[in-house]
Amino acid sequence: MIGVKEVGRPQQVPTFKCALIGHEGCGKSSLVKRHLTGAFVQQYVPTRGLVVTNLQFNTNRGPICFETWEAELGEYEKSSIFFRDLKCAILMFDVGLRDPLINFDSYYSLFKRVPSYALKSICGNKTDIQMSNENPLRLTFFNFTKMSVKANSNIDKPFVYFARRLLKDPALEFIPKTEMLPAQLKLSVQELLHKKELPSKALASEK
Ligand SMILES: Nc1nc2c(ncn2[C@@H]2O[C@H](COP(=O)(O)OP(=O)(O)OP(=O)(O)O)[C@@H](O)[C@H]2O)c(=O)[nH]1
Ligand SMILES: [Mg+2]
Repeated sequence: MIGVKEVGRPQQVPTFKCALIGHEGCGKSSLVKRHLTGAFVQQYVPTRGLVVTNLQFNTNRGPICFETWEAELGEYEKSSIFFRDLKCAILMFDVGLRDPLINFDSYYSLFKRVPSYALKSICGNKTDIQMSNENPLRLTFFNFTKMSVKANSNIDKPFVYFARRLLKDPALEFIPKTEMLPAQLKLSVQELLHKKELPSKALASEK
């Protein structure tokens, strides 16, 4: 029998389940949305129930996908599937709070439910807000990744760490997504003759 070569069949992307754990409002959904759409959402809409989102990244080893799981507090307890087959987990807290580790202890106990074989990353989000001086010592007790979803700072870091470990390549790097260029403008001869006015005209037509 003649072999049939499958052309254009999508490559199977290695996918890993990743839990996002952290107190209400610390920025878990914002992190997911930032990676998914590039946008930062200022408005706070608390997550209800369970939310699963696939985040795909391009790396110098090919694409990798993290299936992120977020849940409201009660759901962690109710749902036995939340921690099942986890490959990695991010424990996030808000460094902008007066006591940034408020609720940390209870979430730390949840974090301990993450299977020992799963990779873990502790992230302090909202570093764009001046860090509270209330409890500076407690913050030095453990290592954590300082990130700001708003300022786009270090938001890749936990995922790069996981990808390097999961794909067993310490030299793995993420390849930035292609930037979206502004849509092409169709210009009339008249507009081309007055090119200097273009930017303001283009903006006006966008509105
Ligand atoms: N200043 C600042 N605000 C942020 C940052 N990240 C998220 N926020 C804001 O914090 C609020 C809560 O963010 P969410 O991502 O909804 O928080 P969450 O952890 O998903 O909250 P729950 O779903 O209730 O558990 C929103 O108003 C975000 O705009 C950040 O890096 N800096
Ligand atoms: Mg949320």
